[in-house]
Amino acid sequence: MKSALVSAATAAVILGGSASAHTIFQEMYVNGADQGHINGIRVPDYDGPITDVTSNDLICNGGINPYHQPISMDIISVPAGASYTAEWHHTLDGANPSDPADPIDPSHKGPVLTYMAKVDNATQTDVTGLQWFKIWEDGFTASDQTWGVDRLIANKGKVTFTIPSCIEPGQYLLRHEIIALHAAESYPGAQFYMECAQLQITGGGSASPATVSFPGAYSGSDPGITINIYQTLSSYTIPGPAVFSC
Ligand SMILES: *[C@@H]1O[C@H](CO)[C@@H](O)[C@H](O)[C@H]1NC(C)=O
Ligand SMILES: [Cu+2]
Repeated sequence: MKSALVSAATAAVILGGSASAHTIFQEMYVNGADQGHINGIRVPDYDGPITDVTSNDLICNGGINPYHQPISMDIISVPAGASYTAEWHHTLDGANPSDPADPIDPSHKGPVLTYMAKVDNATQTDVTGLQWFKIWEDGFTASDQTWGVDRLIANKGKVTFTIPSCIEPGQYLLRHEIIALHAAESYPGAQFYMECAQLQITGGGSASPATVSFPGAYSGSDPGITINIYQTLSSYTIPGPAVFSC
């Protein structure tokens, strides 16, 4: 009976939260400089999650969340080693301080992660087969039971990290992601929100990070993907590979 009660509570969270609680990464800042709303980011019109870790829609969204048209053909220049800020909001309309689910509903707790993949052409349509490396992650802090998403909300949707200083110059996709775990007790249930930004990395070095594939990097049985977060956790295992550092 206990698990039935937990499931009912979870169902209430899903029903109460899902229609009004999603989010889109829609603006970027390079060393603090705003690059403009939706410029250089493959944003969808609909803000819903991907839940199938085997889907190609896990790479750069799309599919059930149709891309906003026209897709940006901008490629944003970013010096290797730069400070990079990604900004999320509930809908593609941007910040809405009167919306309690902006930038994302507080129920949507989970980690925030960033990957990069080198590409021939950052505006190329096909994103399958790319080799991704993780450059940053913010998971769970056991001492106060807070999540990357809690910090994202406290920063009004902004997440700041550093682009590795040693990667090769050239064109990249930057895949920035939230994994919301409010309904993750069974798989499918975790909600994956991600968009890809189109970057030209300048400067840098000659590092060749170890890489993973999407889909492939995540499994429905990963302890960070199928998990009951409605309990006191002593730790949390962020999905995917270790973070690359120079
Ligand atoms: C890059 O890809 C875009 C979209 O497919 C295409 O329009 C453009 O011509 C390509 N650029 C180069 C240099 O190949
Ligand atoms: Cu949602």
